[in-house]
Amino acid sequence: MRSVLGSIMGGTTEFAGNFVPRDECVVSFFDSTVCVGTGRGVDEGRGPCACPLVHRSAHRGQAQGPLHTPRHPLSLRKDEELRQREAAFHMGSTVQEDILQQLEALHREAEAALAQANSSETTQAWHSEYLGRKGRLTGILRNLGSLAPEERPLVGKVANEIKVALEQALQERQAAIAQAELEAMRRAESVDVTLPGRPQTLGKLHITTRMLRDIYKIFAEMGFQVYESPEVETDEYNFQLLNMPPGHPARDMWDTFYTTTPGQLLRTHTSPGQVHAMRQYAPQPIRVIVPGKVYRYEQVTARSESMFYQVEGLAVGKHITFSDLKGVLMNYANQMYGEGREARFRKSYFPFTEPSVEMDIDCVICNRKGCPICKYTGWLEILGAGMVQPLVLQYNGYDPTEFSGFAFGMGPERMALQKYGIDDIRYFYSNDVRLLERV
Ligand code: FA5
Repeated sequence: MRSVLGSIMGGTTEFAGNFVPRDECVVSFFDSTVCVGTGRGVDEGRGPCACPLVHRSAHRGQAQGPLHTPRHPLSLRKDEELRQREAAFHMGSTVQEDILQQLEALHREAEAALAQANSSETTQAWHSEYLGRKGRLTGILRNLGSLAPEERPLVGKVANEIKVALEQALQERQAAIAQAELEAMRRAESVDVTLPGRPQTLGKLHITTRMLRDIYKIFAEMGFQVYESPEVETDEYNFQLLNMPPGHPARDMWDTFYTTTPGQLLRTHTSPGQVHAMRQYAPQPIRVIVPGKVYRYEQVTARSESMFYQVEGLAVGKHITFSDLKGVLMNYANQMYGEGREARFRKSYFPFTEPSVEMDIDCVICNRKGCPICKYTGWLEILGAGMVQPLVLQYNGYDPTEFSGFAFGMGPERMALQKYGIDDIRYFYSNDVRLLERV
């Protein structure tokens, strides 16, 4: 809108912004164009307005009409004071109105902006912009100083009402946003009971333990009980009472670890368990299995460990034959590996059995084609066995003319290689949990 003073002065006088001195013509602080004397737009009149006030700057040097007739100086001063007061009043009213309009506009704008705010962050930003210390409401109220003192309360009251209303609206909006955020969080975190459960990684028994338990079960069904025997043995029990006196060449098959106590060693096989059992039960019949760790000072390979398990078997009684041994071992192999698995007996030699055999089963790793596990034979030895040597019976409390017996010693890890298709015995004790995933 064109400045009323610009219009009156024909553009000849420059005015800074929209500020007009109070004693001249009222121009809105914010672009209003109302003449304080008539209430009509001064540029509507196209000439001197009909207001009772002197438009001094507008009519400077152009005394026109009765209002501008020179008067007595005293009367002039009175007029001037009145005019100034009225001018001040009218100018103040317009400024006040403008501020009120601005407040109202700010109120509407703030409400609209608040409706768009949809998060805690945006409501905080909104508060800073409209109600903060350097916010827009405060900015408008800085103009209060330009109001007459009697006008300030109304503006202050309106501003305060708007402030309270906006704060109230802010609170409601924040509550609504918080509720929505909570709902969203609840939805995101809600448990879908129809989803399938996550599988838990369960611990498993070590393969050796599983093999041992399977072995116990199979032999328990055939009447064998578990007999425990020490891992630290004497030379006498590990060798001599098993018909291997000092210097016996068969000792070379079982190079062992010795303790610092002379004559004491880590057992190389579970066969000393036979001795302990016979000495404990003689002359009663015996049917035991003796499980446990054994130790050998030998090269570790894919099929041989230096520490491994064995399960010894011993049956002593009257009329026990090799057929009993064979029947027991075939029954065991069928139960352990399943019916139809091929097994074979090869003659062998052990000082504590006569005759002696070794039992092999067909190699599942290579399907009898030959591999490092079966030493390229297609067969894997799982145990040594035989009829208990008469001298051993005699050494340990049984009369060999009356009693006979069979014994066997099997390696659970070797058997597990076959049962589970594991291609290296070194996995068993290298603490690699992937081994457990194989079974
Ligand atoms: C013996 O130890 C005899 N005491 C077995 C025996 C008992 C024969 C009773 C007659 C009567 P041998 O050394 O072959 O035998 O071992 C028996 C079984 O233990 C083997 O068939 C094999 O299954 C297992 N075995 C032997 N050496 C190792 C090794 N280094 N690592 C893993 N398993 C082995």
